[in-house]
Amino acid sequence: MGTMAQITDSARKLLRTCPLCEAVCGLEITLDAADHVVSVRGDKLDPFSKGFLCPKGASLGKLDEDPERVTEPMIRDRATGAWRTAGWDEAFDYIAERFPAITAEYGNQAVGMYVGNPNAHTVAGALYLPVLIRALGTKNLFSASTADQMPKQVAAGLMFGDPLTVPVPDLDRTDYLLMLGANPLESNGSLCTAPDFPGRLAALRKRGGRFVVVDPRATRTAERADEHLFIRPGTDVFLLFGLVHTLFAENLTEVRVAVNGLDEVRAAAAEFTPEVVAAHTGVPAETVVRLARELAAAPTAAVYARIGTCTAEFGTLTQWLVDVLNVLTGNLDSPGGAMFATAAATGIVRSKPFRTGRWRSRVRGLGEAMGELPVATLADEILTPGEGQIRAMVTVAGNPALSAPGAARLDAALAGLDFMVSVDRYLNETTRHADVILPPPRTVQSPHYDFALLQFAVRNYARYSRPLVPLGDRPSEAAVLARLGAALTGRPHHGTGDQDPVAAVDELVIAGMLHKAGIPERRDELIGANSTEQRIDLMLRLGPYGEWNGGTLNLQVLLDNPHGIDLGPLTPRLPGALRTAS
Ligand SMILES: Nc1nc2c(c(=O)[nH]1)N[C@H]1C(S)=C(S)[C@@H](COP(=O)(O)OP(=O)(O)OC[C@H]3O[C@@H](n4cnc5c(=O)[nH]c(N)nc54)[C@H](O)[C@@H]3O)O[C@H]1N2
Ligand SMILES: Nc1nc2c(c(=O)[nH]1)N[C@H]1C(S)=C(S)[C@@H](COP(=O)(O)OP(=O)(O)OC[C@H]3O[C@@H](n4cnc5c(=O)[nH]c(N)nc54)[C@H](O)[C@@H]3O)O[C@H]1N2
Ligand code: SF4
Ligand SMILES: [Mo]
Repeated sequence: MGTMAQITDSARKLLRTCPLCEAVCGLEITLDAADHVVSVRGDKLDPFSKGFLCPKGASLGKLDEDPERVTEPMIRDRATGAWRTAGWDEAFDYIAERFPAITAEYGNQAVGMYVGNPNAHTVAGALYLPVLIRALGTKNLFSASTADQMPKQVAAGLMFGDPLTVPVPDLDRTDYLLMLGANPLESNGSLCTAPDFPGRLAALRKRGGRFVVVDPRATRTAERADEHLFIRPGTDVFLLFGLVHTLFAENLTEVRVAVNGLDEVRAAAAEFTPEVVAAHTGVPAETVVRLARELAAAPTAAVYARIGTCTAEFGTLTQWLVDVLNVLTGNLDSPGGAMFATAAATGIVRSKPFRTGRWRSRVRGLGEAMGELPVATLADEILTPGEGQIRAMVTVAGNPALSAPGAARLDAALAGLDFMVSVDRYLNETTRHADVILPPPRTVQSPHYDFALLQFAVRNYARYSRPLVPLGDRPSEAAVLARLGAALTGRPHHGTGDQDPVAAVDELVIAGMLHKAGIPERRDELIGANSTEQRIDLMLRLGPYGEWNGGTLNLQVLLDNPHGIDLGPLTPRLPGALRTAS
């Protein structure tokens, strides 16, 4: 046939960050002449991931062109339930004819929005979704966060003033790691961006460090640890309070950062003696005491807890106690301890200290956090009649009919909506209830920059990947979100010619950022192939390493270094990073 020869002749190797988990591995992707992914390898020259690749990343090509993906807009006939494909203009027209009528009649609160996990991994999710959310103006916003890490963000928000100021274990330098409720051998790590997490754990032990896992199950991660402590599910809060108690009782505290409230913490921990803790957790009292002594004695130590301790009763208190321990042992913001990354791209710098409960859910009165209500109550808001009842939904990259607590009830609730739009690449448990599905393009047609995850990296690092394959005549996910925002709110949504909806969004944001930085005249200096890249350029220039901030970084530097650039080990950031009222 000769196709093999053709493939080899015209095959090209391109570089891109893997979007499939939080580890941000660099990939070397081989594409054939027809732009199909032929192979995926770890990028050995990526200074952070150094060639690491997991089976999920290796399958990116298969996923990218999975024949079951939705590749064109789809519209569902409400009478028959039958799906048909539609053109882009037709799909947006269909939305614009029906959706604004619902908000006109019932108000903005009649719209519910659910945004899922992949938004943390796409440029569209980071830069264009917030604009869509603001355009809808509903307080009924839900996401995967409240089924995952929100307790950590609330604890960080209350402790440090900003819910994105989350410390991560300084994995490569610590002498002692206490890990609770995480299984990075399977998950590849979460709220701790560390490509080749398994290798970094092995290196910790090799350099003489100690690694202790607390988990009710015997996991692959626990197998690799020096010690595995079984714990009764949901009782980590007692164990951590017991450690705090012991540190105070044995005079082992060594606080090296400026903090308020130490006496209150000591008082709160008073009743959690090792014996009380043992009765609740199943961890023997002498083990609790020994752990506290080990943590205090280690030259450096980090306590790290993840989803098994978040999705639990007292999850927020537990997450707070994790960093209380890092403070009490002198390890917060200190090399080898729990540190804050310095991400290269500056986003919104919060000016006001973090608060929760600025509004409450209509049915159960549950408090807002980071502008979101708990997804556990989404079904209540759809099913309970009354003023403010959700009648229409927009989902972007989420599958709550499967992922949310009480998913079966939510599944049934979604079936009763007046209208639903989903931006998603699959017809699945959730999107089957939509009236319109708008698919993003292929992964290799999308740019990549990790705005969210690099804030939680164990080393400072930046990498930008341009789309590997041109879009052709289909819209980028950014364009889908920008046009959707217009169609949902009854604005012009065709976006042809100089009405490019993405550029319109970007110009507003860029102007705002330049104005805030006091340099409105520098718009023309931004580089990039389009307004999205110019926006990234601006975020880099204004960021902590940025050319307009005393440094050298801009988009060109990242384009010139497609394997990514190492920005060094984590450095102390307190008290500068604090946004607390005091
Ligand atoms: N039982 C149980 N429930 C859980 C968990 C659990 O372990 N067990 N884990 C919880 C956790 S940690 C999380 S984060 C949540 C996740 O909850 P969700 O985010 O709701 O669920 P996912 O399955 O990640 O949904 C991802 C959706 O995005 C679509 N998608 C993939 N890539 C893209 C893209 O580039 N663009 C767009 N527009 N769509 C895309 C997929 O087709 C899919 O529909 O689930 C939570 N729920
Ligand atoms: N292959 C693959 N990788 C993924 C994902 C995926 O769907 N597939 N999802 C990604 C996402 S969205 C996330 S958030 C991360 C999550 O990544 P991790 O936070 O590492 O979570 P898990 O791997 O679910 O491990 C959680 C551990 O907590 C334990 N656990 C349960 N209850 C308790 C408890 O009460 N106390 C303690 N101490 N432990 C408990 C469980 O036994 C489990 O071993 O994984 C990411 N990586
Ligand atoms: S560990 Fe995560 S980022 Fe790395 S290759 Fe696997 S899925 Fe991709
Ligand atoms: Mo998650």
